[in-house]
Amino acid sequence: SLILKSSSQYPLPQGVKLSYGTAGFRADASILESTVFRVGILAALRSLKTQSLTGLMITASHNKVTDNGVKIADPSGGMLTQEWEPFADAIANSPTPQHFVQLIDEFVKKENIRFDGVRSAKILLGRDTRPSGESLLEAAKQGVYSIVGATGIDMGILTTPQLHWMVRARNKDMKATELDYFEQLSSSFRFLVDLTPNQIKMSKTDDKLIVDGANGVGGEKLEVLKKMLNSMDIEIRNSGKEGGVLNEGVGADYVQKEKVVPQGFHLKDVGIRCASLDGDADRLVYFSVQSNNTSKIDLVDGDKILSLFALFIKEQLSILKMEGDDHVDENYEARLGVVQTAYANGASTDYLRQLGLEVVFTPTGVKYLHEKAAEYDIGIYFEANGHGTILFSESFLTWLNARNNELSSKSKGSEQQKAVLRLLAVSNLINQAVGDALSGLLLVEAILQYKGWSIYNWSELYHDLPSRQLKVKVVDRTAVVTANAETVVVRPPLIQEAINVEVAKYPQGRSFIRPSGTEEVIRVYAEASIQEAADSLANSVAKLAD
Ligand code: 16G
Ligand code: ZN
Repeated sequence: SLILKSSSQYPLPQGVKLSYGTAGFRADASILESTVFRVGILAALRSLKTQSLTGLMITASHNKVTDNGVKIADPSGGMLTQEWEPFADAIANSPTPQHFVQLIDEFVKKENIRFDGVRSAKILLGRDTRPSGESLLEAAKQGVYSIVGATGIDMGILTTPQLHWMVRARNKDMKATELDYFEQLSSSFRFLVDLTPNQIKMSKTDDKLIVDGANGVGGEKLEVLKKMLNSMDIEIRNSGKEGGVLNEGVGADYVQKEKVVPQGFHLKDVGIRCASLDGDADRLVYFSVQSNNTSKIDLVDGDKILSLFALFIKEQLSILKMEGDDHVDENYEARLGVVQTAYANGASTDYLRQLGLEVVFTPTGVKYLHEKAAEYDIGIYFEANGHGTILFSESFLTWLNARNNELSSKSKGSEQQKAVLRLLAVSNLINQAVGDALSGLLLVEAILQYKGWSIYNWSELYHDLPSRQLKVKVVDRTAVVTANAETVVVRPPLIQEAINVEVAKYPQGRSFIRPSGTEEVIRVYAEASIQEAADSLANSVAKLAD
């Protein structure tokens, strides 16, 4: 068969064992060709099965430039359905072309996937700026084209969220080119900013934003977007054009984990609002340079972005509720939910709960948070590392649109109508397929303008508890099994009791361990009332994990 023939050209390197993990396959780029080829086939099968367009993205996000990776976007624009992950693992590790073809045959029968010539598969292919991306994209195409009737559309260099957005838009029969993406983001941003009450004038320094592009794809895309925003003062550094290395001493992952300034930022930036994207622009954090110690930053992480979004949405919902009208169907009790992981700073969870919000927890990994957030009318999720977005239910959007029409005739320009329009603008601005640093950044900027806030006002929403993250190299990370959204270790036995004993020694202490989904390590997280205590708690828990 065609698959047999072409897969012989992509032999699996010796000793490779890959797992789809939390975010697709990742490894040193030099060993990934066969994997990407196979994932090309998988994306085509997924498209045939769902009779919809799927996506394939080649990226290793915040990892080093010599790494690469591949993941699939499902027809919804979200991550590949978890039901297909075991099959993804099986084919990526299949030792011979014959075995590989047999696996596919069995799976196609089991899933009842039909190749009748009438149905065809379509896959959007994208990659980040990694040099290995070009040849890996070629391997992905070969995979796609080894399925009869399948077409791969090469979209070139994109951010991960752009690719997800395009898949979602296409399957909804909406305009879905890259220009459409930029137009939707910029027009909904301008619309939202126009709804700012009494146009609070910000001081000159509060106007300016400096963005660290991680020397990746985000910087160059933001350059394009920026031209469509006319009024915004954005300076982009580490765009990749200045010769810096992708993710090396730059980017959201570095800034959030190390809590130091990225390369290219200096003392003269004190007082200016700064933001950092990761290598494929699906993560966003903000920071400001400390005036007393120029290598240190005040970090405004994903938890605080989440808090800003939640506060804003809650405010708009309460404006809606202030109506004096007594039409029954005008009162839609929108269910607002907030989703975090165990990495969320305890102070953020306290803050959100004190706002009266429902806060729930899932294990690490966007697929879990996203799935949970989709259960609400408005579901906001964020990981502390800066990946997150806001999801709106179809029924709530329908209600908002109807409400807008009604208010247009009854009380045009009222506060209620403005709140409705703001929520609609947010639903167009925020990327509902997946977390997106560019759309998230524009929403942060619009809300800061709305509130007339500097980054310091925002940062003061609450004070982070000091925390520490460590990793412990292990031979087999699967030995550690957790429960309750990774907050409790259930295997090996007795470790959890020992962690509890350590935690009890520190005021406001909290700590957990979990196997990484992307590296052969156990991760340790600890927080406590002072930094020394968080460090010491992390160290003693790390010893237990060893
Ligand atoms: C991946 C996940 C991210 C998670 C991280 C944890 C996606 C798109 N990305 O980057 O959400 O925070 O893995 O890594 O799901 P770890 O399991 O190695 O700690
Ligand atoms: Zn990323």
